[in-house]
Amino acid sequence: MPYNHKEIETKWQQYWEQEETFKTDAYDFSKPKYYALDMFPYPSGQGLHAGHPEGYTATDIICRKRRMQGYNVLHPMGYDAFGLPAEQYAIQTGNNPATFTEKNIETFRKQLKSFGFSYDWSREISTADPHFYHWTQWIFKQLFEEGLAKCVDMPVNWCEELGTVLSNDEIIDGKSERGGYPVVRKNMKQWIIDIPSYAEKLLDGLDELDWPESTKEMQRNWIGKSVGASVQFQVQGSDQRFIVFTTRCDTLFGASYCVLSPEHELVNEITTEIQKEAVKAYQKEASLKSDLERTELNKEKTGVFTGSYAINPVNGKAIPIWISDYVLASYGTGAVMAVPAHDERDYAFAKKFGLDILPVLEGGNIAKEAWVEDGIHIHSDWLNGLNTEEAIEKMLVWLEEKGLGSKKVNYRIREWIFARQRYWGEPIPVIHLEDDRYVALSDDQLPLLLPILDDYKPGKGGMAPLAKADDWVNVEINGIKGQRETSTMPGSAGSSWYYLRYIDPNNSKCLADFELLKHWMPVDLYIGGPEHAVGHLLYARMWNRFLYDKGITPTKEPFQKLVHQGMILGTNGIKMGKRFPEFIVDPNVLIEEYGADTVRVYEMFMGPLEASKPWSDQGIEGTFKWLNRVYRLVVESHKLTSENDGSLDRVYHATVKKVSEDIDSLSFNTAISQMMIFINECYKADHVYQLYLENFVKMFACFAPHLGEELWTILTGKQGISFEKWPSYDESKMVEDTVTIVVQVNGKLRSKFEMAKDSDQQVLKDKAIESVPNYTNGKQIMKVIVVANKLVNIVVK
Ligand code: ANZ
Repeated sequence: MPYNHKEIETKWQQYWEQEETFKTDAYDFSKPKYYALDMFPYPSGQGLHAGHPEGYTATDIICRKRRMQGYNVLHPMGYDAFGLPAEQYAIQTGNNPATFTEKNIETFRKQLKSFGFSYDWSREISTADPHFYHWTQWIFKQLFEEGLAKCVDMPVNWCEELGTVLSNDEIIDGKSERGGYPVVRKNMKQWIIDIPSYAEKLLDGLDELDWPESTKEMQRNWIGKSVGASVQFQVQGSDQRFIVFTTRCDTLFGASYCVLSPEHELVNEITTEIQKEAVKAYQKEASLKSDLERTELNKEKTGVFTGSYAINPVNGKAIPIWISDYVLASYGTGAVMAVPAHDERDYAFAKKFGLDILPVLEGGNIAKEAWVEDGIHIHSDWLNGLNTEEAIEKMLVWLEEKGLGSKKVNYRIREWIFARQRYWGEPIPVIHLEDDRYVALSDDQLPLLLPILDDYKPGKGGMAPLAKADDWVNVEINGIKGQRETSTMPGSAGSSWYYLRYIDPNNSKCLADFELLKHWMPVDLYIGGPEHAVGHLLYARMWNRFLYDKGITPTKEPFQKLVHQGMILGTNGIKMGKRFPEFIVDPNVLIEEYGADTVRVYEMFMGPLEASKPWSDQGIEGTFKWLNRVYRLVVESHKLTSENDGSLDRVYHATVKKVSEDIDSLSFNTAISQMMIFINECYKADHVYQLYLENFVKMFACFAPHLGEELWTILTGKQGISFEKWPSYDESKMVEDTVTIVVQVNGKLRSKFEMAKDSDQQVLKDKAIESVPNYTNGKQIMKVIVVANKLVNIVVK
């Protein structure tokens, strides 16, 4: 008969709830703190998926161990509740997204509780709760007042199907990440957050973090720091000038034409009459493409001549000015000097349109391809003979002297578009006055509540649903008429600071008490999927850094250690959908059949936390059997003894050591293997020392908390294992085989000790002499006789 997991799990879940076992006193500063955070779920209509319990079990195991080690642990949970799917659902079914979301949250809460995670449920937050978004709006207001959040006219990624603007990280191959709808470029008034002005700080902060190197690298690439120069070009026969950004100002003698992005402000002014029509047509075509499509290296180059020429500042040569979509309006200055001999894209373009290719570096075969490596400069007048580094230096000095250019640092990261023309998000707490000023609401007007509408559909051409709520939109301040901002914040707003709120979730005076933040920040361990490597993790770092600069948070970085859990694959090794596939059913069904403890242990046993792992039905069955084996050892054991016969010493100490270390390094699968070895040894032994089994159960309870509690009560008669002391181990007890060495002094038995079998003779002699100080003090040792693995006889005089 397998153990009754249903009864046991319900019983202990109720016990934890009644006893408020995992409620944290955040003001208890007497113990060291440990803050473990899970990426909170988006409460979709589908409930938890396979990836959730994996990461959540991992943090839970660490938290349970830390409590036993004497830490004050903060382990909260909440919901990232605003976002498009709830709204799409509301539109399709005529329901209210708030009610729908509330219902989903209930399902999630129930599922999470059924896993026995040791969350402090009194700290639960939802980003869609006005008590929470009050402070999201307040932070936005601070950004607005610092000039870091502003409303500007700019080209944006527009998705007609979703009726909203999307940020770059929400677009994959020119389509919306959610739904896969086409995305086009369009000019619109937009709220943006100036994340580029934080680029340097965001780069700097990465170095100190204990994060996967690949994630740091993705953030560095996304920020895309590039050191180069700005160079001024004059348009021939006019006083118009434009500036290019180049990382290779040393190649200026090889610049044989310039290219402006089709959107560049100068294009219309400098285009000659004959070229007008072709240029216009080309501009229209380019506006329909995404940046990604435009900059693809291998794509066929296209472009149009403007009819005008620029003067190359180093040699006074007139070179043609073209427009092409491979030059992006949003990067650098939206204009480049083209050096086809040494840049692949320029080379392809020059070949296609028959433009000059002038080599200025030694090396390569220019007839065949661009030479992009370093080289000695040629055909470059006063740069001849120099290498790239020297030539850049010299050119920069020359440009600065002539007032034609200077050193320039560029970042690839773009402004964070911070508005969606959708309903289900935080209202932006700003009023646009008749006199064209934007003003933020005063603090006592926050939170600005999201009004309830009859119709959540976006209007045509980007009109936000809130624009329909006339009474709400039209306001008057000191006699000046104005309109509320009708777009709402993006999904990533609330998740950019939620980790701060958990520390002080009910504070009504500020986002969180500074003293508390000082004690609890940064998050010690953050676990979540690798898909958030740039989006969420970059936005959260920026908000935290901004709040740090304002003196509102105490640490520069929010997440000290970050780990991504791997993907759980289908039984066939193929990536599962966002949801458990039919053949694995959902977590409810698994818990019903095997219990939460088995699901937890199995997900941790599948393989390294960060690896992708295929699901196996036999695997979970095997885990269930093992849990039953542990259970039987405790309940049916007639071999439990209160005296230690020593037979389990070695495996016991080795197990405590390995499990302790493996939990800290998140190697849960190998910790479980070691616990299995221990249980096997217990079955083989004639006697099992009760204390060893009790300490085993403490470790086991981190993985399988319900059964752990049950076994603890059976073994000790006590209730509640969560704050018992974590076991310690003794390295010396872990030596392979030990023998008892008898020590004689002048033939008389004087002491005994345990030693590893076949120990070194000298070590044995020394240890024997040390063990009998009373018989050797003040005497002269004449001789020491060793009988291997048995006896040491010390002859004294
Ligand atoms: C001349 C040159 C010669 C360049 C050469 C490269 C090699 P990163 O490193 O990514 O910053 N560039 C500048 N602005 C651009 C824009 N808006 N759209 C597309 N390309 C642009 O790249 C900087 C280089 O990319 C710049 O240096 C410029 O081409 C191009 F042998 O200038 B280079």
